[in-house]
Amino acid sequence: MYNIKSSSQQLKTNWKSSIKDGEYKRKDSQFRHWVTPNGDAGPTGNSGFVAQAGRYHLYVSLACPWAHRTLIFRQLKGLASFITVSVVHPDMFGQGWSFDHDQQSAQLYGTTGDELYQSGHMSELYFGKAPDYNGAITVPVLWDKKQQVIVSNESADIIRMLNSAFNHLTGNELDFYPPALQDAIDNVNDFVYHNVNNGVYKTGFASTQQAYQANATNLFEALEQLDKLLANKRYLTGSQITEADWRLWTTLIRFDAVYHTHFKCNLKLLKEFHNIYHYMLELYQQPGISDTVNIAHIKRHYYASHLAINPYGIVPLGHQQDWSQPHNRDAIGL
Ligand SMILES: N[C@@H](CCC(=O)N[C@@H](CS)C(=O)NCC(=O)O)C(=O)O
Repeated sequence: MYNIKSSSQQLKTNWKSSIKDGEYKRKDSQFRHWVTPNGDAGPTGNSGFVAQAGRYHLYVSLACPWAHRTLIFRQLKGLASFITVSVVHPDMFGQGWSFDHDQQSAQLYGTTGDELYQSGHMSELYFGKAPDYNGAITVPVLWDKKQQVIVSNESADIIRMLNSAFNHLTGNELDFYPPALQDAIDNVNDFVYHNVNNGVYKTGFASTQQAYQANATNLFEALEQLDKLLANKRYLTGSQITEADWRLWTTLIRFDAVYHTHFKCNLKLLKEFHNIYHYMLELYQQPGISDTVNIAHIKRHYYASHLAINPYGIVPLGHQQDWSQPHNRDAIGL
């Protein structure tokens, strides 16, 4: 259906092209439209994306912490029957994310293939209506089935849309970005994004010793700060779970299995940070959340795809953890 630019050629825009002077620099997302209750334009982009049941589709990798945010919001906001999902294959090589899909990968990794167009690669959806697109081919993507275009490839925006744009359809009024906490949430997000969410990538993709050491040190200083904060606060901005918590959490849940070993974030295991670890368990045990976690997909993606830092693609056996064990957060009493 699409005019495919290059499923056979290597993409020029994968993560290796983002390393400059030993430092990993994440590229900005380029599709920034918003789904809104009445189709008016949002903070950026064009109008015309009205919230409707069945109209939108999420393309995700279960490995990706940014895509994971969107699956969590789909779950928390009761949107599972309103927004459909396709899951890519965990392996990402020269042609970018693929929709390779067979019974075994479905069982092991939860792949679905492209449920809308049966495309071979994610790049086909990006180039279909934007043949000159020169940004990165990333997940998550929020897709409009009606206009057959990408609404957004920015997870931070997508979770805000899911948080409120569909409320009148679902009746779910849970607010993870409540007006009274927005400044506090924005501040925490900024700290967590630079030092933790992106901090693990900057550490793992550093290509000089100096860049690695600076980023690893910075990451662990940030984790020490968060551990202290969570000794006295139940959640990052107080007594209520907000967007800020879920944005931190998708990095925490991957930490010991992947970032500790593969990205050399190994000054400590996450489970050695007592408060952060129990906070992570508490959030894991929120209704529906464990269904969004696929650790096999997570491990397979990172270890097998980043051959520049793990040349044989060996997926290590550890660290297996039981996240259903009791947490100690009730003792905080907030
Ligand atoms: N700003 C984007 C970043 C998404 C992102 O970097 N996704 C990664 C997967 S974890 C990706 O698709 N990378 C593909 C590539 O860099 O080639 C967001 O938060 O939505």
